[in-house]
Amino acid sequence: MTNAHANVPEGSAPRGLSDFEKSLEAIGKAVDVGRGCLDDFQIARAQADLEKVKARFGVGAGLTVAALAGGTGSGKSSLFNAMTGLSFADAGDIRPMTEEAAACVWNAEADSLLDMLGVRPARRIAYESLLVDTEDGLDGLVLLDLPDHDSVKIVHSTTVDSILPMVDVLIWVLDPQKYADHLIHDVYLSQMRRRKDHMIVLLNKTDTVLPERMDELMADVRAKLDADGLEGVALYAVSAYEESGLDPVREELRAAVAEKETGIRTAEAELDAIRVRLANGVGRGEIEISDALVEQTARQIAETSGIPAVVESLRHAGTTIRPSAIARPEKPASSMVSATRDAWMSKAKAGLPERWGAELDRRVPAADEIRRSIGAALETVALPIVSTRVPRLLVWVGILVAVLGVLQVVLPVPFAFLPVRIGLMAACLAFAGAMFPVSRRMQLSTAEGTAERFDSRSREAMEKVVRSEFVSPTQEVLDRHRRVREEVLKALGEAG
Ligand SMILES: Nc1nc2c(ncn2[C@@H]2O[C@H](COP(=O)(O)OP(=O)(O)O)[C@@H](O)[C@H]2O)c(=O)[nH]1
Ligand SMILES: [Mg+2]
Repeated sequence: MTNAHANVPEGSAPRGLSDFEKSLEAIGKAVDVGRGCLDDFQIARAQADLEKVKARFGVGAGLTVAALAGGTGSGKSSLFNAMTGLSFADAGDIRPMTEEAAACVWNAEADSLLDMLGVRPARRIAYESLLVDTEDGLDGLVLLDLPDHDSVKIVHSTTVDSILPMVDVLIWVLDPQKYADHLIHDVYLSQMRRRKDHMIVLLNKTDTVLPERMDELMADVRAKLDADGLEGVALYAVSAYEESGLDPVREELRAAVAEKETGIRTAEAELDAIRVRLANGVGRGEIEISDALVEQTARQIAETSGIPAVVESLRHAGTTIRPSAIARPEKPASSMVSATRDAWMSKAKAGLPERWGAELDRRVPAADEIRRSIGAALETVALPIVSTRVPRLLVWVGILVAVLGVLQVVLPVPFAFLPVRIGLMAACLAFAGAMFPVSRRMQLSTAEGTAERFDSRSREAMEKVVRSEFVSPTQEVLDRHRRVREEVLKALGEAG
């Protein structure tokens, strides 16, 4: 094989490369972020697929890989031979089963790519070594003859599955006798929908079909393809045996080879396929943790800790000037904390698949731990004392003034005329009388203020508990879910 790399000049990266690389990186990150929440098998598969896409990109950006695929006996190997003018592929009745992939390379260096595709060196052939002078515009093409996918030997179909993601043009070969085959239609063809612009369907062995039946047959094949979601896919009638009908196939391959971005499109389609497979592991959305929800949860905890009772007893202390007993807040009962946690979880899990819900269960602390945090938070809020000193002082001042008022009339201290002293006494008594409601109002408002301050401080403390114990672990899981969801749903528009 030659080193002449006809397609892409050295050093000229294909257009769109950086976008593609960004895409690749984004999926890689999403897979990382989803670890523990997405199915382990799916993660492993996505990573393996991503590696494949990366590797395919690295080794064969300038190569166009076309693969002949289809049921056993449809004529893939015969077509390979017809296209290459060789009898290299195991075809026909003597070796009816293609055990291993074979490759023909048109004037390019493709060893790394073929290593990656798992095509043994002995199964590779260079087109240029045969027909040196022909300029057919196919330089850079790698044609693969794939093992039969519906073979009883399961190993064959795994080979096909692992190679298909790296294939730029899929040439699907149908047999006029067996084209309605269920396996081909349901499992493979319909899954190739996203690749239909880089897919060619060949109805082979048309030499065995009566010419007058041809139109009807082609129409029927077309209808079957439409039913598989492959409307508009290129369909040609060919015969490997007569080497007829192959010109349009060569033309399609020439176009694919000329189109420099075929490789990127293949890789992008593969990234989409990875996204679609991961999409089963995410929900349609995640809840927004609203302030209202945080407040509601904090209120629930406050209530089960007896905070409203404390507030009430503080208020009550304002109705009397005698010192009154103030209730103390208590850590809520475990069952109450569990109930609050359960209520939170059921809201947080809304719309999430089970595995993400399980991740939430792991991240949000257990009820007992939350209960301890509540206890610690309650201790930070000092239980206030409703001071009755000033109101009491006012009452005593009133009493003192009243006594003095009376005394200056009763006692023989004639510092003024009697009517003046009686007037003064009345004024003193009026002052003293006014002191009682003033003191009472002062007492009430002091108690009210203390109660309110305590209420808001303890609420703040409970909100802090809610934020650290519930909100932040939950938000972390929801953010991870959002990231994975937004990444994988990029493909859902096309996935149908
Ligand atoms: N009449 C006819 N027979 C064909 C044609 N292509 C392949 N065959 C025969 O179909 C059988 C299977 O062909 P093969 O290339 O091995 O199919 P593969 O299993 O898809 O690789 C062989 O007996 C071929 O000779 C064709 O265009 N016309
Ligand atoms: Mg074969």
